[in-house]
Amino acid sequence: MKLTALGVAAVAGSMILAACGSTTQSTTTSAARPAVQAQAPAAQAQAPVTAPVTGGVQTFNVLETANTFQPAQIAVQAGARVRLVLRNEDGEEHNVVSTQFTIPQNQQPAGALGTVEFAAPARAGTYEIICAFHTAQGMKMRLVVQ
Ligand SMILES: [Cu+2]
Repeated sequence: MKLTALGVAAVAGSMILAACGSTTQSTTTSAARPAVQAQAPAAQAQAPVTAPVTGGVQTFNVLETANTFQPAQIAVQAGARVRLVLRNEDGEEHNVVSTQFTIPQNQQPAGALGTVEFAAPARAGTYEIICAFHTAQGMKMRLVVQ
């Protein structure tokens, strides 16, 4: 009788230990995964898109879609010649202007592909490019001058 009771207690004890061990492991694993997944998209959204200097020009393909610019953030070298190839996917006209530096007059009618070239500001910093028609809708792009 005593031996049997001890045996049961020993088995029960090892089951509790095993249960504790597996619970700890699965909790650690499931907690780590969402943290990694949450960080990846945020890092991608914040990184400005860059482009190589080809023939003295940095060229960016930009979509004008649903009153947004995509990418919404580009990085260029100070004073660089910058070319934007703008594809308007919307049913209304867009353009790119800045109140902080000079961009030649341009417009992209609905569904059109247009190109505009300008000199990036000589001073490093963050500048704003906007669509004059959709300022109220927040249609803007960040120009990071490095
Ligand atoms: Cu617009």
